[in-house]
Amino acid sequence: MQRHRALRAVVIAFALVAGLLAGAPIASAHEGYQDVNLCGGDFNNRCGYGGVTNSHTRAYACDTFAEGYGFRTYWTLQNGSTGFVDDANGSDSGCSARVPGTSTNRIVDFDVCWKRQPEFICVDGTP
Ligand SMILES: [Ca+2]
Repeated sequence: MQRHRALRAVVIAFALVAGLLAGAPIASAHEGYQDVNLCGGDFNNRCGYGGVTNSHTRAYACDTFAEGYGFRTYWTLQNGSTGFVDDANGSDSGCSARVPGTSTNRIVDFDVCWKRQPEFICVDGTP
């Protein structure tokens, strides 16, 4: 009788842990996010960010720092084709997005770029 009770407690504990894991965001569809944090006088403010959503079919770019340079997200699709989306309105609120992917041709890689001149500064993201 004692053994059964102990076993039951273990089973319940396991079910609770499994339930917690299933409910954690990491277990749901992963959405890639990446930012560039090199802006401002101390070079550690966020210049902008970008990422991939909608089951790896949509890419977006957001400029978050008003220094005159925009922000861009490049993507690579499963079939090898590439493209990009620029933030539409500088550092005003809001982002720009495109949906280049499909359920059979998803985004497999992306890079976010602070469009600094004369050279962009880009960081690799994981979709
Ligand atoms: Ca900017």
